[in-house]
Amino acid sequence: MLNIVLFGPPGSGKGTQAEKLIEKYNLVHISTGDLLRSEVAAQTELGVQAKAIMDRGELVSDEIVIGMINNKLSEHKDAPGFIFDGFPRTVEQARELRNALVDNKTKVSMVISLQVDRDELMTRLLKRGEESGRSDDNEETISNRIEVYQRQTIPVTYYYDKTRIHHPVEGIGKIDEIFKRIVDVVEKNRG
Ligand code: B4P
Repeated sequence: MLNIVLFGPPGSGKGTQAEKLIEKYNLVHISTGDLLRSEVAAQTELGVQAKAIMDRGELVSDEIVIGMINNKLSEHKDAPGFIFDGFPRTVEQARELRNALVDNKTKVSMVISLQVDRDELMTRLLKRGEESGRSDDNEETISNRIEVYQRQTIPVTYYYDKTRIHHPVEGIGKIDEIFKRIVDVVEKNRG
């Protein structure tokens, strides 16, 4: 199986590149952000709780997010592989992902980590906020999301550094150029 973790700060292009990767490699896309936004849109109890957290730019609890991942994995038992987009975001989520994949006799093949500086993240997300009206794409929330990323999500890279499957990729440039960089990494490392 080809299981790719697409990693990076908010606005680094994870969702954008994931769409292209699923098309090329026929993988199942699991975006915890999208799963949470569909709960919000459906106004479920979970969605109501999640919206308040997302609007502050904080992380939804590990327990909720891991539950959503396990549901998705069991819905797609015959998938050729998965793209995890925006997950794991904490070391606990990374550990739980490992356990869930071991239970399915597989593992994370590679972690592709998009490198984008803070100014560019701000510019992209403010632009998206204007165009899409996403309620977490405003200056205050974006700043907090970046801070939360530094504090809670960067430690995930140290977790994966130990396993030598972590590959930083320059995330600034044209979308197709970045996609080519990612595909080069996938092809070199898919084994
Ligand atoms: P996400 O939905 O994951 O949001 P994101 O980090 O902003 O990334 P996204 O994929 O949407 O944006 P992209 O970089 O593609 O999370 C939202 C919230 O949900 C979190 O803050 C948290 O509260 C919660 N959550 C999600 N997962 C969680 C988890 N595992 N645990 C706990 N809580 C969780 O793109 C951004 C913009 O840049 C787009 O407009 C795009 O068009 C543009 N762009 C992309 N590539 C570009 C390029 N090369 N050049 C210029 N612009 C580009």
